[in-house]
Order: sequence, then C-alpha cells, then structure tokens
Amino acid sequence: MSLLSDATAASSPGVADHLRQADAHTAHNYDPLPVVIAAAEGAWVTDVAGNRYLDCLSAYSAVNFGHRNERVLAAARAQLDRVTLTSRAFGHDQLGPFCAELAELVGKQLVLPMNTGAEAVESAIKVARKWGYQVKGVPNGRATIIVADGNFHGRTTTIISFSDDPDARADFGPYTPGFRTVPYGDATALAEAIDEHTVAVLLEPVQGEAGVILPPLGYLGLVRELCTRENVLFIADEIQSGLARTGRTLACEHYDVVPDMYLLGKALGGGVVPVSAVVADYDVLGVLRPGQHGSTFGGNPLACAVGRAVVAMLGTGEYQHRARQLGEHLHRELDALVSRGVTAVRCLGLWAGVDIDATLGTGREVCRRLLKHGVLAKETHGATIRLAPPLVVERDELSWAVGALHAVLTDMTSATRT
Ligand code: IF1
Repeated sequence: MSLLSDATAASSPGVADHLRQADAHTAHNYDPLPVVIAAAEGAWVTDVAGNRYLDCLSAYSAVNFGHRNERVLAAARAQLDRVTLTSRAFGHDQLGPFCAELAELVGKQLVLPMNTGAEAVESAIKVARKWGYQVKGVPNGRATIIVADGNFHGRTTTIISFSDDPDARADFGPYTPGFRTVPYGDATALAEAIDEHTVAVLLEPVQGEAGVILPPLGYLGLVRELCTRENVLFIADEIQSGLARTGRTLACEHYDVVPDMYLLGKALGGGVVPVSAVVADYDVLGVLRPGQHGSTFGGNPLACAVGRAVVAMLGTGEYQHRARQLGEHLHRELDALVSRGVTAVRCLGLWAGVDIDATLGTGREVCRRLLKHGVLAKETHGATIRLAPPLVVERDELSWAVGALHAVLTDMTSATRT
C-alpha cells in the first residue's frame, strides 16, 4: 500500500516527493492524509507547498494550547539552557514543583510522572494490581480489571489485550489475562461483573476514539458508587478528554465524580514533549516502593518544566472557558447540518463527534475532501469524524470549518444523485 494513494498528493509540488520518501522508509502503520506539514502556529499548519490548513485534530488533543504555544516554548527554551535529563536516580529542581503543582491542580496527593499515555495506563494497571494484593487482599495473581467495550487506552500488548478493535488487537497474542469487558454506559452490567478479585474499573469518562461517546446521565456517578461500595479503584483515563478539552480541567468534573486515579497525557506535554502522569492519593500510589517501577525519561527536567507551564495555564481557567464558549458555538453550527448530511452530533467543550450519513460515504472520504478545503480532521470509525481544534481557535475559524464540512457534504450528496 502506498502513501501516494490520493491524487491530491501528486498535484502539489514537494508533497509527492515527501510522501514518496516516507513511503519508502517508514513502517506503514498509518495511512496519513496526503498533506506534508512543514510549519505550525496556533490553530494553523502550513504544508511544504505553502498551503495553510486549520488543524481540527490537535494531534488527538495533544495540542490543546495551540501549536508552538509561546508560554510552553519559553519554558522549554529556558530549561534547554539549564538541564534536560538526569534520570530519577538523582533529584532535580523541576520534579518537586511539577508534581506538587499538578497534584494540587487535580486535587490528589501524589504524581507518578511518565512519558506516553500508554505508559500511564500500564503504570495504573500495575499499581491497581499491587494495591489489590497488598491493600484489598486479593489472592496474588488473581486480580481482574474491568474495562468498557469501545475503549481505546493505547497500543501496548497488555492494553490491546483488552481492546475490542480488531485492527488494534489481531495477531498480537498471546494476550495479557486479567481483564473483563462490559458495555460502556451499563452500570448494571458493571455491578454484575465486579467480584472479589476485581481491583479496578478503567474507563474513559468520554470515549474518544469510539467517536466522542458521552456517558449516559448518571453513569459515572453509579460507577463511582459501585467502586466505593465494592472497594474497587475507579481509574479515569483523561489522556484525551482532560486538560481543558471538554471545557473543564478534567472531564470527570462535568459528572461530579472523583476517581481514585487520573491518567493524564497528550496535552500535558504542551504539544512539545511527551509527558504523562498517574495522579492519585498516597493510599493508592503509595504501594510503589523504590525499584518497583520506573522510566528513563519519566519526570525529566525538560518534561517537568513544560508540564509546569501547562499546569500554570490550566490554573488560569482561560482555556477551559474558551473550550466552553467556543464549544457551544461549534455545537450550534454542527447541529444546523443535521439532516443535511449529518445524522448525529456529540459535543462536550471543543470536542465533537460527527456522524455522517453513511449513504454519502465514509468518514475517511469526508476528511479527504475537507483537506482540499483547507481543514485537517480525522475519522474515528466508519462514518464518524472527530473535531478537536486547538483551544486557541477563533469563533469565525470554527464557522469557516463547519462551512467547509457543509460544502463537502453538499458535494457528496450531489455525487450520490448523479
Ligand atoms: C495512535 C487513537 C485517539 C488515548 C487514550 C491512552 C492513549 C490514547 C484515551 C495512549 C492515545 C492516540 C494514539 C494514536 C491516535 C490516538 C487515538 F486513534 F489511537 F485512538 F486519540 F483516539 N488513552 N490516543 O486516546 O496514549 O500512548 O498514544 O500517548 O495510536 O494512532 P499514547
């Protein structure tokens, strides 16, 4: 399969050469749209041919604060001139402040700093199992963790062991045992699945890759009650939903629930370096003792300096406010497309899942056409696209992007009639 699968690629100077080189030397684990980005600023990116695009993916919500956010870059530049990597074998002057400031932001006591989201998820699984054996008293080796169908928590072997996405899971066995899957949103099924070996429930408060699926009213509150009653850890994966994307610092805030562990990542690195974290109280994260877990880069000075800038920005509430205000505008504009090529819209803050009328085509086709209108977006599955622009986007730019979607759907509708 070639990266040059789209006619657009051959038409723009420079783009084809770059795609051809990538095609020849890069593992084909992605099928990217035929755009080759060379520069970025705020909500906009520029390709090698000088074409500008409004970024409506934000690297899957890792660029919430805008491309090359000045405050993040300033923190990174300052730290680059001081020290960037020490390992955790030694202390450094950014670790304590970062962890204290992040813990305070989310209302917990301890931070386990890691790098990627999957590392945070894997770390939480290890902590939950160890907590189960040492605190809850589950027989060693018998711990189970309950997950939801439609989940996406990363790509490691253990994480895909509990994925129900055939592409993410097939041919990567043997799989890690100790996981049970229940329907997302079904508290009764969850109650029935919990037993004496259950140590945790791992959920995305809002399921991102599944298509920005919002929890049914009351569901997360019932999850919290069940976990409290059954002495089971509630782990909220906020790696994509967190850090102002939904209009609150954490998506859980919308539902008045406080999990036992928050998993953070993506935007925690400000779009500059990978930064993730497990954030919990001492009675949970305290099960980790020296030598039992770690990472070469986890909690490094550069990551902590960038993370501190992100935490400081979140502390102002500015980005959460923007996501709420602009999200209302985006939702209104998208709702106007229902029955005009769109069948359903789900929106929380500046994060939308848009179901396209499948008779018109796939989400992928919509995104390929949006590219020609100067909008970058990514389908989730089938006929659903996700819109997640940087939170620095302007109201008129959102209107322009929805206008582009309307034009694409109008063209696709006409094409089905000819
Ligand atoms: C890819 C999807 C999104 C995540 C949640 C943990 C992780 C992710 C809720 C792991 C990562 C990324 C992975 C990236 C594309 C993107 C993605 F399409 F894969 F499913 F966002 F929806 N929890 N999601 O969304 O974090 O290890 O990647 O830092 O794998 O293609 P990571």
